[in-house]
Formats: sequence, structure tokens, C-alpha cells
Amino acid sequence: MTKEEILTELANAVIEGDEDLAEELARKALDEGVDAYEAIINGLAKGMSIVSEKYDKGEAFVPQLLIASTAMYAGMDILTPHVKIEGAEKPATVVIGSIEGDVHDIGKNLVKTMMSAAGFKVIDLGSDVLLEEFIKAAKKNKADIISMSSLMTTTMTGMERVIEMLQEEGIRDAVKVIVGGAPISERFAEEIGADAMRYDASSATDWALEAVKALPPTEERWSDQQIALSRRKYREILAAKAPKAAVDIGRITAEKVMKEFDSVVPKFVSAMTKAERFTAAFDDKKVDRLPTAPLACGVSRKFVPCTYKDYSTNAEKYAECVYTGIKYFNMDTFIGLTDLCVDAADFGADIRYPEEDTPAAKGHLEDYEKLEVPELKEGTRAYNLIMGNKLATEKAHSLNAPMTALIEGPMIALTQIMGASRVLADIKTNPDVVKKGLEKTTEYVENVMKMMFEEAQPDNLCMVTLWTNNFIMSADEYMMTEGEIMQNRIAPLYKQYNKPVIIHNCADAPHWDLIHKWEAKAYSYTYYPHEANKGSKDYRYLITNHGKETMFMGQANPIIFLDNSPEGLKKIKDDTMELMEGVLNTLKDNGMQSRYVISTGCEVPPGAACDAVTAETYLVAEKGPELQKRIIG
Ligand code: B1M
Repeated sequence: MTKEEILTELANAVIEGDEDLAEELARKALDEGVDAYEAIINGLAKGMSIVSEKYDKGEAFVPQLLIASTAMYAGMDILTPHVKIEGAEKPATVVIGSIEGDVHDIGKNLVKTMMSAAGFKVIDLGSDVLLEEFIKAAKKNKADIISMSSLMTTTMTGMERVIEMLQEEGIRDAVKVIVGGAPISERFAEEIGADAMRYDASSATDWALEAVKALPPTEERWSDQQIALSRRKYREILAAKAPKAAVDIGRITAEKVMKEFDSVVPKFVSAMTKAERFTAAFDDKKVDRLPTAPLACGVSRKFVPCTYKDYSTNAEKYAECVYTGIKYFNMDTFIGLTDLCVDAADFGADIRYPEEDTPAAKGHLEDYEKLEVPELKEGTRAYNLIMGNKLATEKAHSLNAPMTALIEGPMIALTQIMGASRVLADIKTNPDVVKKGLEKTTEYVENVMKMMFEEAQPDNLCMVTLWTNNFIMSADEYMMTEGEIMQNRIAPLYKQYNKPVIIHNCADAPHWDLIHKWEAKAYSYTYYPHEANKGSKDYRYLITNHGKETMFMGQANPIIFLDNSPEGLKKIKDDTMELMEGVLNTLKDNGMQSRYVISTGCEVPPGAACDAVTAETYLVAEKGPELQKRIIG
């Protein structure tokens, strides 16, 4: 083989995700005297860039990226020890991780892969990384760059603290800091003092390559003298920052809402009960106004009050949160989303329960073959959830509201048990074990559904199927895994109990045409305008294309509920008004009148302000009837 052929084949091995071939070709490259560095950059890394470009264009999906990166690393393990370093510069070092509290790591892993492909030495701290670990790793490795990912509004503030810690330690100027992840904006990056933010892994890598060129030599930046100088420089800046008082904004605003409740809510004119309104909207029948049901789940606990852990693990507390949530937020149903770790906990994965935030699955299991379907009995989290929904349904009915219980779908259960990146990669390399694993989680989900329908008897049961998101899996990959199960097992079970299929997606760009395969009667969705080119769809598209069969619930951005300043509250009201008007006009244009719920489609952050939620729900109650009459008649 010529050198060119070896390089092309190395790239192809990565594109195909063929780990063995990448290793074989890496050895061949060494045997044939190809320079190891060239084989990495012009062979393996080139293949990775091609897959990454395809991903950016929506032509490849996460499983393919993951197996490509595995092949790339396999080849690199063989080639890297042979890279000649005399005369050449030592690779720049990047410390990377997802911020404390955040277990999302798929995007972070892509950034890691692209940076490795570009020749950086990447120290991966993993996900849910304690803030001080970034500082420790930067010091230990005399890093050049710190790369932090956050996928949630609740965790993004940790990035600012890391930057402050770098300043306190006198090493802020020794490193460049880049931040990224879905909720991160350029403005946010600037406000917290990061050097850059980028929207995708490739451009983050391009930035990093440029950034290190501008850095003074390592010894200079990391010298004791420079550190002492830098400490002094930032001392004043840090001292000038007002210390942020720890205020429980959720609780304070919950008290305000409760106090004002009697003088506000009874004044709303309503010709229907919550149950009548929600049921009528389901069937697109006449309503007094559109129903509203933001996913103000964890935040409802502030009325009780109780911790998030209590909300998600204690049946009585959960039911109390449902009752107070429906009452004080004046919602038309409560969608009972807790954490997404219920099944994973029962299968034996390790769950972290922070007091004030959503629990997350941390310790995953190793062996698909050893998964055992747990017995659904007292003591399991699923049993507790069912009992919680039984109590909650009684309480919701006392307020004339329907209860919408929520459970995890088989694929989310499996990814929480085994780890998402691993399962997504195994779909490509070892689909049979994934299917075996799914068989086990499906059996458990079916048992939970049956007991939920028979014992708890909520009015509706909503299922989380977030892997339909077409940023992550192709329609075929989804159909080969959870899609098939949804169609052939889960939807028929709903039918057997005479219940409508209701889906909560957590995602912005599902494969919309698949929803007809299991006849979803209601769909809780999110919409991100900046992802429109990747398939994120708004109510206009959804009602027009699928509204005849499916009631959509969503669209309002939950992040807005974090801001209860006068401007923030005004924005919530303006956005809600615009949404209601737009939805009603679209319904009318399509010959419909009420099949839509003003909601969030994504959990309102547990630290949100309760008066921000009521800014939306009270506005719907106040202005909804008038709008309904004016637009629909
Ligand atoms: Co969660 N989740 N999730 N989730 N999840 C989001 C983020 C959410 C937006 C979904 C929603 O409700 N609409 C929402 C956050 C809302 C908010 O901000 N408040 C959310 C929530 C609420 C939650 C839970 C709280 C749900 C619950 O339990 N009630 C819970 C939190 C757990 C925790 O972390 N403590 C939770 C859990 C999970 C799973 C574990 C089930 C799973 C993650 C599995 C895993 O990663 N190991 C999951 C998933 C998959 C998602 C969505 C659907 C997809 C995320 C993803 O992997 N995208 C997500 C919805 C969404 O983002 N649309 C959602 C694909 C990935 C390639 O993109 O990570 O954005 P991304 O990376 C991109 C860019 O952002 C960029 O490059 C990548 C592409 O090239 N980028 C960088 C990333 N890092 C960068 C760094 C850079 C530069 C660019 O420089 C440093």
C-alpha cells in the first residue's frame, strides 16, 4: 500500500467506525514508515472531521460519531507513542468536563473527540465534575485551555464560579477558557468572563487551535511570579463583586403566590372546570379557553415545601406537590415528571440525590447480560411513584383537575442504567445486546404501566421517549430500538386499557412522522428557533401537519421562569399572549378550535420563581376566554 492509500484507508476505518481495522492500519502505517503524526492528522483525524461535518449537516447521527471516535482513539493509541517530539512542539493540553450537577456528556464527548483529533492532549474529567476539580487538573497539568460544557440553565452558573476560582488562584491568565452547550449564549460567556463560547464541537476546536497560538510559553504563564502577579490583579476585581446571597427565590415567591391566591384566582371567569376543559381540548371540542399546564413539577415543591428528593421519592410529598401545584399555579392538569432515574434505581444503578435539584443517574451498570427485571413491589421507586400518583389523582380530582402521571420509556430506562453514550455506540457495534437490554426494560415498563392503570388510575399516562430526538438518532436507528417497541408493545398496552398514548419528549427535534406509528394522541414538545434547520418545529408546523390527530403541549421556553424581575414578568406575559393568539389563529386556519395546551414541554427549572410561572398561567386564565371568543367564536 502506498502512503496515500494507507492514509485514505485510515480515514475510512474511522468513518466506518471499524476499531479493529483502524488498529491494523495504524500498525501498517508504522511498518511502512509513515510518520505517526501524519497518520493521525491526515488519516484518523481526517476521517473524524468528515463524520463530524456530516453530523453538522444532519447526515450522520450520534451513534456513528461515537463509534468513529472509538476507532480513532484505537488507532491513536498505537500511533501516539511513535510521534516524534524532538524539535516538534509538545501538544497543548485541554482540561475538559461537564459542569457539576450536569450528567449530560454527549456534546462534551464530541468536543473531546474533535480536540483530540486536532492534536490536543485532552484530560477528560467526565461529567458532573466538581468545580474545584477543573482547578486541580489545570494546575497539575499546567493546562492551556479549560473547556466546560453545560446543558442546563441550573448548572451553567457553575462555570462562572470556576472562572472566579481561577482568578483567586492567580491562574486565570495562564489558561484560556471556552464554554459551550445548548443554553450557553455569547452574552452569557462574556458576562462570566470566559474567553469564548462556540455552538458546536468543530468550531470550538478551531477556536482552540487559534487560541493556543496566541498564548505565551507555558513556563512563563505558569511561573510563580506570574501567578503572584495575577492573584494581585484579580484581588480587587473579586472584592468588587457583590457576594451573592443565598436566597430561596422559589420559596419566597411561593409564599407570595399563596398569600395573593384568594384575591386573584377566584376572580378569573371560567365556564368550565379544569377537567372539562382539558377533556374537551383533547377532542378539539368547544372550550372557554385553551388549557394550560407548564411542567412546573419540581418547582411546585416550594408550596409544600419539601426537597426535590422528597418530591421524587416520597409518595405523600409528591401528591402534596401535585395538589398545591394545580391549585396555586392554577394549572389544568399536573404532568408528574420527577427525575428520569426511577427505573434505573430499581435496576441497581447508582443515583445521586441533591437536596434542591433533580436527581441524576451516576453509577451505571456494566453488563447487559446481567440485567434482571426487578420485582415491582413496595420499596422500589416505581412502586412509590405509582402510589404517589394514586394519592395525587385523588387530590387532583378534589380540584376538578385531571392527573397526568409520567413514566420513563424503555430506552431512557436503559440509557440511564447503562450510560447513554455507551448504549448509543452499542446500537452500532452490538445491536443484539442493546435489544436484550431493551427487552428487560420494556418488561419492567409494561409492569409499571399495568400497575399504574390498575392501582393508581390517573386520568392520563405520559411516557418519556427522548431518544426520538433526530439530533441524536436517525429514524431507522430509533425504529430498530425503542420505536419498534413503542409501536408493537407500548401503544397496544395503552389501547388495552383504553387510554390515549401521551408522549413527553424533552427534545426539540423528534422524528415527527414517526409519532403516527403509535398514534400519539398528545405530545409534549419543546421548540428552539435557532435549531429550526435541524428539525425543531413550532406550533404552526405541528398543528398544521399533525394537529388533526395529536394535541400538542409546549413551546413556552421554561428558562424564562428564572427571571421574575418586572421586565422578566412582562416578557413572560407578552410571550404567552403572542403564543395564545398564534395558536388560536393556527387552529382556526386548520378548521380546529381547542386542541392545544399552553405548556413548556420541558421541566421548569427547580430553582425558578413561582410568580414567574403564575405570570403565564394567570394570564391564560385572565385573557384566554376573551381571545377564545374573539378568534374562534
Ligand atoms: Co436532559 N435536559 N435532563 N437528559 N436532555 C436537556 C438538556 C433539556 C434541554 C431537555 C428539555 O427538557 N427540553 C433540559 C434542560 C432544561 C434546562 O436547561 N433547565 C434537560 C433536563 C431538564 C434534564 C433533567 C433534569 C430531566 C429530569 O430528570 N427531570 C435531567 C438532568 C440530569 C442532570 O444532569 N442532573 C436530564 C437527563 C438527561 C439524560 C440523562 C436522560 C440524557 C443525557 C444523557 C447523557 O448525556 N449522558 C438527556 C438528554 C439526552 C437531553 C437532550 C434531549 C439532548 C442532549 C444531547 O445529548 N444533545 C436535551 C435536549 C436538547 O438539548 N435539545 C436535554 C446532543 C448533543 C450532541 O448536543 O450536548 O448540545 P449538545 O452538544 C452540542 C453543542 O451544544 C456543542 O457541541 C455539541 C455538538 O457539536 N457543545 C459545545 C457542547 N458542549 C460544548 C462545549 C464547547 C463548545 C460547544 O466548548 C467548551
